[in-house]
Amino acid sequence: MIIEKNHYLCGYFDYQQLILRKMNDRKVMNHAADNIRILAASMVEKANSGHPGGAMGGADFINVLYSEFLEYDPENPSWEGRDRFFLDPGHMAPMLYSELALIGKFTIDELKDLRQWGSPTTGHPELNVARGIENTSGPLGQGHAYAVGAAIAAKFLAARTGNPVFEKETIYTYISDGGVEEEVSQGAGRIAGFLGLNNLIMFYDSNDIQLSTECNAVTAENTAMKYEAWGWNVLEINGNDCEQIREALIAAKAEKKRPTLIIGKCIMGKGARKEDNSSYERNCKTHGAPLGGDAYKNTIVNLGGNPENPFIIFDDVKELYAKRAHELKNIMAARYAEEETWAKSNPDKAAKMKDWFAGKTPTVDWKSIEQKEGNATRNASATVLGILAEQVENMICASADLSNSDKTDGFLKKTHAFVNGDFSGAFFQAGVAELTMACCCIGMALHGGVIVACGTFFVFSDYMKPAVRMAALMEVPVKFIWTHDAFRVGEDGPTHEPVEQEAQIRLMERLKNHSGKNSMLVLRPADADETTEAWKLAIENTSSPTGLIFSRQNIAKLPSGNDYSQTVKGAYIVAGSDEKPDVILVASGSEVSTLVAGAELLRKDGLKIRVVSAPSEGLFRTQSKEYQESIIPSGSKIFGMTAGLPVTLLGLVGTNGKIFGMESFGFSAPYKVLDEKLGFNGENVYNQVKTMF
Ligand SMILES: Cc1ncc(C[n+]2csc(CCOP(=O)(O)OP(=O)(O)O)c2C)c(N)n1
Ligand SMILES: [Mg+2]
Repeated sequence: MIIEKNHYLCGYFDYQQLILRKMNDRKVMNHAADNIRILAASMVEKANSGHPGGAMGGADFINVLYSEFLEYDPENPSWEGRDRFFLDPGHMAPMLYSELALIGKFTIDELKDLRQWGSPTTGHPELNVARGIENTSGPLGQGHAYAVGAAIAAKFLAARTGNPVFEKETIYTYISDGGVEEEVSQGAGRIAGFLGLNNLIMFYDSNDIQLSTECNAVTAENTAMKYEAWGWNVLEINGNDCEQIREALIAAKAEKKRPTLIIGKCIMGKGARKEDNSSYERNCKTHGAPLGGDAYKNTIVNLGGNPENPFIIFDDVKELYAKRAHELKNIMAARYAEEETWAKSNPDKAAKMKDWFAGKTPTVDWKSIEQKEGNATRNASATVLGILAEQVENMICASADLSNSDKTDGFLKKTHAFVNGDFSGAFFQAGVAELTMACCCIGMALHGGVIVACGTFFVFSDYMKPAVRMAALMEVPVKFIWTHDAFRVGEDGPTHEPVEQEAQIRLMERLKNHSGKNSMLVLRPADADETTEAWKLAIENTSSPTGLIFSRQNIAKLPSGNDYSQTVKGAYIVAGSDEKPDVILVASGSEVSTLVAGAELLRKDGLKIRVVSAPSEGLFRTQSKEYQESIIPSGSKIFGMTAGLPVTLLGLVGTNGKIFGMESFGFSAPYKVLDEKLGFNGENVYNQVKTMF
């Protein structure tokens, strides 16, 4: 439906002011959008690489958003109550950078340096709040799902703190055909509609063109009806008409119950011309290549620029943005005053909120946590989560419809789930949507002020991996809880039994982030008490995502006297180990207790045995060489056991040692039968190790 003129006026006093304010005239707005188009096309031309077409089509929307709507403090970019803009199609980076140049976050020289070594104008935008970039984007679909998460975080913080800034905050996001087609949009759309996220406004750059074809070659869906069915407020406009964009944004801001989707019919490559000066609009070729030579020159002339000197900001556009900067000063003065009033009457909450946004490690009474001996580590995790729910006020926990199985219900039992209109709880029921859940949790973390964890079965980490990778790249400290860690899922069979997953996810421990640190921390604790330590490390890890891998089945406690505080080293010697060992046995998770059982048998043959628990090889490799040598000296005889692929332990055992692991998919049978059939018992440890002598 096309929105009816002025219908948004009724009763929305906040926006009356906005409406009554003299709007910028169409001429300057179009000039500013053309300015963005010129800059975007020129950046790509100069880099000889990039995506001009989409950026040129979306220029009108981004210009209206930044020159009239987005509320933020240019002097204080990380102000917690700012409106946020999440870009989904990262390939439209030139559009975002050009806009950010108009508001002074990038220089013209930096625009000229698109995609070059060391330049902040990277090929796809990378998280940089100081520069106005709220998310790294590139993998289509994820960006708008982060926005859904951020909108949830804003609702949660509004409910938890009562700070009025969170009530007023708007999360804007920009999606393109590719993002709408990506499956994650199903989950993000369902959740935003279901939870009634009226603080979320999504602009859909519907230009009917994608990378290799027109959209009608792959879809005939009625996108408006789809989002309406999910409970969204859907508006359809001409996405290149500044007045229609403005009206739609005003209507969207006034919406009290639903998220809004603004379907903007945009012209791909708006204003682009070919070498012969005929139209180059609506052409797939402009998606991902410079316009090139005379086509580029004709385009710049057509848009009112000078091909010899295209990297300029027009005077009237400078004025437009100077006016906006002035408006923002007034807007921010009012917002700060409001926040100040709240802070004065809520000093405790205000102090807490500062800590939350600073990412301060919360105080948890870890010593008070008592674990039941021999418990499954997923149950031990539930015990910790119960404490966290009580002691960490800004924590949100999620599950993809498995809370009673992945034991995030330990958290849920102490709170309640978010529902439409009520965000006083702290649990996010994501439904069966692992990638969506992961993206939403990342979005919450990007919003800031919250600590986020989410759970599902380890085998389904495969559905989340693209988001885990982005969390690692962005250094976002989401805690991923993965239970049912091995074939001991048993009767559910090979579809549910992880084998290669641990090796896969541990690759992220080897991959360094741009701060030079491990991009992820992965912990698979050996028993209930080690689980407490693993959770402590996860909560204290505020600079990268953490994966916590837990067992479904009960695990025998490690020998008495075990010093669990050594978990922090990533690998350590389990109590009861012998001095000057003949062989070192290494494992993580429940296989450690299997090694302990095997060690008993080996000792009867007079062998001296050391058992090493290695919950995180990545963490172990960050310890001093001396420490590493003291635990697993090079040249020693080493045996590893893993319920994953043997390669999982290769880094610790080395090629001269021996690894017993799973060589195939699992099987369907009770787990104790599988343990026997597959050789995961003390006797087999004994047999395997004996062959090494
Ligand atoms: C998950 C993912 N798959 C594939 C790509 C490669 N890719 C980049 S843009 C694009 C489609 C572009 O279509 P659209 O989103 O409509 O952007 P437009 O062409 O309109 O600029 C594809 C397939 C990607 N970036 N992410
Ligand atoms: Mg498109």
